[in-house]
This record gives sequence, C-alpha cells and structure tokens, in this order.
Amino acid sequence: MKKSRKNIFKRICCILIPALLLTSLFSCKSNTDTDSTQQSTINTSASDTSDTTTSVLNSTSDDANPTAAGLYDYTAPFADAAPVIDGKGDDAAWEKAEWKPIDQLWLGDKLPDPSVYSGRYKIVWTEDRLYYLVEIVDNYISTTRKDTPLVEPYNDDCLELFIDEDGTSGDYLNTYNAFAYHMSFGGTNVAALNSQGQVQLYNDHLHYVVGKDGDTYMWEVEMKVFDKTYDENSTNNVPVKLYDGKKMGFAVAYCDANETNSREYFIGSVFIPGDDKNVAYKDASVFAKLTLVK
Ligand SMILES: [Ca+2]
Ligand SMILES: [Ca+2]
Ligand SMILES: [Ca+2]
Repeated sequence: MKKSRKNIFKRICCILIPALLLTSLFSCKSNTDTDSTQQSTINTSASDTSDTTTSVLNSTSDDANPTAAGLYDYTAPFADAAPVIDGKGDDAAWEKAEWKPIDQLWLGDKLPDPSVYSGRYKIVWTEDRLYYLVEIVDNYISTTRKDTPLVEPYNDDCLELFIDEDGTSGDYLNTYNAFAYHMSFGGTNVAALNSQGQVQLYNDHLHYVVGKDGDTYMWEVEMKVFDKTYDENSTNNVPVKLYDGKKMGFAVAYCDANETNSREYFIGSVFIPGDDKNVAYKDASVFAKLTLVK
C-alpha cells in the first residue's frame, strides 16, 4: 500500500513538475512578448512622431508645459441669442466672452510684427452650436488656392479650428477622435483630412463670414460639433448637443501666407512643447481645454 502511494506520488511529481516548469517558461515568454510589444509601440511612436512623444512626456509636468497647466484653456459663456453670422462682432452674445490671443509660434522664424499679423478669438455656445469670433490683422492676403481647396489648403491664408469633442486627447490622424478644419479665405471651403488621410471638404460643418476693415479681418463662425462616431460616408451624421459644464479639447490657429504664396507663419492659441510644433493636425494632446458655462 505504502509502495503504491509512493508510486502515485512519484507519478504526480513527474507530471506536475514539468507542467509547472512549462507554465513558468510560457509565463516568462508571454511577459517578454508583452514587453517587446510595448517597446515596439514606444519605438514606433518615437520614430514616427518624435514630438508627439515629447509632448506626452512634457504634459506629465505641468510646470514644463503651460498648456497642460491650463494657461491656454478657455471658458465659453452661453449665448442667450446666437450671434448673426455676418463678419461683425457687434452681437450681444460676444459682449460676455473674453478675448484670448493667438500668439504662439508653431511655424516660422519668429512672431511677425503686429502690423504683419496679430490674432485673438472669443467663443460662445448654444445647445446646438459653437460660435467663434476671430479677429486677425494680416497685411498681405494670399488666396492663390481658393479655387483648388483640396490642394495644400494650409498654404493660403486660412483660419484653422481644432476640436476634440470628448477631450480624449491623443492621436487622430485617420480617425475622427478630433477634427482640424482649414477654412479658406474665400469664405466657402472647409478642408480637413478624412479617414484615408486625404483632404476632403466638410463645408456643412462650419458656416462663416469674414468681415474686413482695413487689414483687420473678423471671422465669425458657427460650428456643428461632431463626435468620434462621425461617418464620412454617411449623410446622416448628427452634431452633438452642448450643455453647461461640457469640456472639449480645442485650439485656434492662423496660417499666414504672404508674398511667397505659401505659409510663412503658423500661429496658434496654445503653446506646443518640443522642436516640431506642427503637430496639432494629428495630435490632440497638444490642445487646451474648452469649458462651456451658463
Ligand atoms: Ca455678427
Ligand atoms: Ca476625442
Ligand atoms: Ca497673409
């Protein structure tokens, strides 16, 4: 009896010990695989979008990144009556909203002289729309691409509005996690990248009129806000409803083309860390926070 118990014990050991060793080996392999996947993800993002990585790293330190610290955030008041989109900022709704500057250099050697460019913006909202009033001083208007809005729209003078409806931040190239609208000076074309990375028109998303007074241009804009479920192949997309306390990611920028008929300056409303500051079109983590209040 004792002998047979010993034999059974030996057999169990023979089965269990190799099994445990195998399990342990697979467990190590599995960890190694996970590690190498994570490493490869980090390496990929480092090589493809070095500034994205930098911005994410920097955003962990509020002191090093004033955008992450909230310096460029905006609180938008509710509009009892929606502004009339006519390129004039004399609507009662705009009186409640604060001007904020568009003065962070994203491209170009240095901030241009205020007579060459200066910019500021306001935002208000209703349940159905966001409204922007953007005042731009620009001493040279270049619209050589106004009839070819799908070709390098950023190389004409254009206002660019960035919006991340749920504020989830992160990459949005080839997704609708966020939108980057390029608005032509002609007042008719809104270009953005679609899910295939191609420039497409989204003219029904924004309604805008540009007023002019000398070198000062008043862009008055009505925006439908779409979320990440937006389907570019559907005509039934419904903009989200806006409400008191809602937070979104956002930025406002101006592409300033001058005598060269291409973009000489790209100036945004938020500070972007790192050397490559032209990342807002693909990385919503550089956006500031927009808060709607009643
Ligand atoms: Ca107006
Ligand atoms: Ca998002
Ligand atoms: Ca210009």
